[in-house]
Amino acid sequence: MKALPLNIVVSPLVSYALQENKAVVALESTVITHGLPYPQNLKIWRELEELVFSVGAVPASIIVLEGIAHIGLDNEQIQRLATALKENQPFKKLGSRDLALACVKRYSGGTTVSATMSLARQAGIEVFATGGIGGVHRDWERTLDISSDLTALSRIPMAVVCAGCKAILDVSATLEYLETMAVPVLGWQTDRFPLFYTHDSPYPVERLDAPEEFRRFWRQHLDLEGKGVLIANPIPKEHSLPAEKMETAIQAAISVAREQGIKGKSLTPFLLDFLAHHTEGASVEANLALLRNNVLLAAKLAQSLQ
Ligand code: PSU
Ligand code: MN
Repeated sequence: MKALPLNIVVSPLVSYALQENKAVVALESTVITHGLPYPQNLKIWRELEELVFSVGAVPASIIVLEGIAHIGLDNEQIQRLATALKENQPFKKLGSRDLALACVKRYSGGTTVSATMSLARQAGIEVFATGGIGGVHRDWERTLDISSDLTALSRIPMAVVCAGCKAILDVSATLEYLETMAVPVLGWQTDRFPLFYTHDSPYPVERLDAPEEFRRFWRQHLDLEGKGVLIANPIPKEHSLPAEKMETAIQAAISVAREQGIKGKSLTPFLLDFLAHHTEGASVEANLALLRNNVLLAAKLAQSLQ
């Protein structure tokens, strides 16, 4: 591994795994600090790490604690994090542009997809699992709200496993943007882009069907100097929520956000929280199910690269 910049600490286990060329999966932390309520967030974090271990890969959870960007956490740090979440201590939502300032100001924060990708790249990690990526928000014509997750995907060579993007976004515009940025979007064993809570959608995508096919694709992609790749892994059917029902809730969420003037960084967490209440927790259950599913797939894909 190359020498890392100051303020980035790789845990001994992750460092060992990378040196030995073992399968490593990066995990983001905004979903823990801003995406899910306590105590589900802490519980799922532990469970996701266990899932990665259970198939013989090593999880690299990425988060910023008091100005130090951690790639992989030891027990003491997990304990500190648990206490901080329980006591409702403030966590910032850190995109890639926020990282340097967070280190200087000693902030703590969850890393979004863009920030997690920036940090994971420093450690040489190639595969990353998240729930859903940020994208082009509805109403982008007026607000220009486009997640820097998309910028990161266009710049950083990494395979990002997600359950598609949420229908809270302008899905069609998000897919167009990814095409413009030359980011391949590949359905995992599906021909249609999944919509996070919903396994299906009208948007066609190319597909991959097996880890070996992924491995060959990934090597070819890197040879061509390609950057990020989105692997869109549908939520398991038994946990999938009906698109029409979600659409009603999403429209209500967006109109309340607009009334209350909620925008920018706060918009995604607000919409997620609104949906959780509106669906009486069903959206949270779906979120947990797709996270497990994505982490398992990412671990298998990471292994195929060994
Ligand atoms: N999608 C989710 N849950 C989340 C997020 C996205 O289902 O918690 C988080 C991710 O960390 C993602 C970020 O990178 O929101 C995007 O935020 P923004 O749109 O502000 O860039
Ligand atoms: Mn935004």
